[in-house]
Amino acid sequence: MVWTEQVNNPGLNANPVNTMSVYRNALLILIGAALLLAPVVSAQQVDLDQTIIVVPGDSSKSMGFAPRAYDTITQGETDYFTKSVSSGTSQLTLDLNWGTPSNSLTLWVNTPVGLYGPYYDSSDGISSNGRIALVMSGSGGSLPAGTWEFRVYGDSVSGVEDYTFVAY
Ligand SMILES: [Ca+2]
Ligand SMILES: [Ca+2]
Repeated sequence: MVWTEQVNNPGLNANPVNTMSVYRNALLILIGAALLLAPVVSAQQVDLDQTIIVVPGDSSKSMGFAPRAYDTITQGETDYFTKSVSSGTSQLTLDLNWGTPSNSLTLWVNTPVGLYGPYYDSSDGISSNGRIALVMSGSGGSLPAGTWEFRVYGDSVSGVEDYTFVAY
């Protein structure tokens, strides 16, 4: 008789088990909804942050006839160059070339949407050629228009270093 009572008990416990199952399904639906919403939110954040995309330029390429600045720099000095970027400009090629890897120059780019940098000799993927070659492009197809300011900084310079800089 004792055995019969124990067999009946699982049937009585069936309702609590079903209730748990309902809660679990509801939880899975909530998690699924959260996973669907998450990519949308993060995509918006990426668009706000990455207005400008910076990639290594082609260091083997000649600067051609693009107007460039010739200047010299010493330890701790900053040189400023500006360029007016018109609307619809898709990309800018930057080339800072001092040719002496033992000296360290850095490049900052103050754009209408914020300050980018510092960029080092290594930022273009070739770490010891005394040159920083970069290409900046707009994530939405064009760069923010306005006055761009480029800052060349003498990060670690022995003596007087001469260099050329171009943005085109
Ligand atoms: Ca100078
Ligand atoms: Ca380099």
